[in-house]
Amino acid sequence: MTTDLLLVFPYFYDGRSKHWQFPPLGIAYIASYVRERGYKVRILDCTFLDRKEAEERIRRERARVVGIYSMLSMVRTAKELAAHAREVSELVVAGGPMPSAYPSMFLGAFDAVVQGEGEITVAELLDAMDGRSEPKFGRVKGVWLASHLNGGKIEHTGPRPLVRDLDSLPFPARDLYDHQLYQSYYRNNFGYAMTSMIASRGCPFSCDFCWRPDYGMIYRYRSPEKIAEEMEEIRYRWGYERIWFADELFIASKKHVLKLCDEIVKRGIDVKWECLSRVDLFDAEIARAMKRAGCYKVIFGLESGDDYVLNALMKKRITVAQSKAAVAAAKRAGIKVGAFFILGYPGETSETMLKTIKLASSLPLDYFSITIPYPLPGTGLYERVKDRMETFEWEKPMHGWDHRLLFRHDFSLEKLRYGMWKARLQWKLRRKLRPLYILLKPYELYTDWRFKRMV
Ligand code: B12
Ligand code: SF4
Repeated sequence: MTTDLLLVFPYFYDGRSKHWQFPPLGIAYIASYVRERGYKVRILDCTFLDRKEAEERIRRERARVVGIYSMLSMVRTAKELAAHAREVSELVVAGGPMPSAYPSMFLGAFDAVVQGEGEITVAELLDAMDGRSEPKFGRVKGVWLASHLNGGKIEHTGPRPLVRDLDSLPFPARDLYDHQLYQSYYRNNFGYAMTSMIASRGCPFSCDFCWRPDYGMIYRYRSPEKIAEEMEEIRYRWGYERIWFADELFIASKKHVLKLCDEIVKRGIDVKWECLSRVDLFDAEIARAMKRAGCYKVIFGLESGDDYVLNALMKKRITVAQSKAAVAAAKRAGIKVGAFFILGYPGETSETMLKTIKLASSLPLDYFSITIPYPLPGTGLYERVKDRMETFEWEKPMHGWDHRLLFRHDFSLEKLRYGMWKARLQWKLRRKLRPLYILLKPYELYTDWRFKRMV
């Protein structure tokens, strides 16, 4: 039986870095939705493949429709794989964050682009394949059609409404992934096996650096029963001991989170989980309930140690006092705490950056991540620096010593790297030395002074 749809995740793990790797959820959601409608679907997850193997599989599969995901770091690879798919398939479609934001960037290499959530749109495209609806694809909302499919002109078929009831979607088709590969990767690198899931879609906030047109501003969440049921599937059918909630905004409604925690406890699901949270939506009651339900780590986007930077520049709508309170509430409940910081946001001064370094290294954090600003196209940050962009190279790694400035900054990369290094070192030393850290105070003051003098 011919494959109706082959969904490709064009990311190749380099085999060196020790970062999280997950079976991609977006294409798994599309796969299960489309499969329920009677289509034969396969997934080509390139994470642990080599390039040649992936190209051969695309050719061998000869699927009628090939759909390729793309985020910023995958644009080039997605287009290259599309060229192979076009030789053997009737329709090659792009989807995911980048095609949704920049359809025209993909329309030469692809026949069509799906904008936004893909489940229903892809199913309708398959329905339209045999010309059951006329004009062939013109009635399928949420699609950009390349000119060669549409009499010489690009056509947008109109916006696809968001899926209102997330419970109406089937669970992602995890059976189409090789879990042994992922689990051994995790066990070898971290000592446990973890995978991702999502409990909600959308976020009503508008932080200046954050990119999220796929799910929009309307927050939608799944019922506690469905979330708990999927957690059980991950734990007992697939054998993962940990779950990472990849939601943009896992905690939006206190009532909903408390209900979810009750449901997990009621079912006695023996799985540990972690999530991201805003500090203003987190409190002691949520922390205690989450701990009881198996949450072992929460990661906050603290971003800066200065209220002006947080609000006037980053539009984060939180305060440093809220950050401190949220970290304290999580620690008191016995939950490990991680935090993200950004150093050198456009408009910052040496003083505000030192406040961030001080906050980052003085809080009792168990996990710590600090980065320089990366302007994702489509964000407020990008709009402010777009005239100063020096490179659009997103495929190379951007962490540790590989951090690089994509735009002309008021400060040098050396200064920003020094700041990140200083924050990390102070954080590590404080954790190790505890009260004895006071002995290193002169060193901290000296490096503050040095940082201020750097340009
Ligand atoms: C998990 C995750 C990762 C994982 C990898 C992905 C994986 N294997 O799952 C890891 C941690 C490795 C990762 C890394 C990075 N990530 Co990331 N990641 C995410 C995250 C948090 C969740 C993805 C997810 O599971 N979503 C849930 C599913 C259901 O949604 P979805 O994927 O969007 O899919 C829907 C639609 O997009 C569409 N769709 C998706 N695929 C397809 C395919 C076709 C053919 C069609 C038609 C439709 C379609 O339909 C789906 C269902 O409705 C998202 C944020 C988010 N909440 O989405 C960021 C996100 C995708 N990441 C992002 C970025 C920037 C990165 C990095 C570049 C960060 C960095 N600076 O290093 C790296 C790049 C890694 C690399 N080397 O390529 C950005 C992308 C922005 C952009 N414009 O491209 C996002 C949106 C976060 C953000 N808001 O900034 N990431
Ligand atoms: S950073 Fe978090 S809270 Fe802010 S817009 Fe993005 S997802 Fe929403």
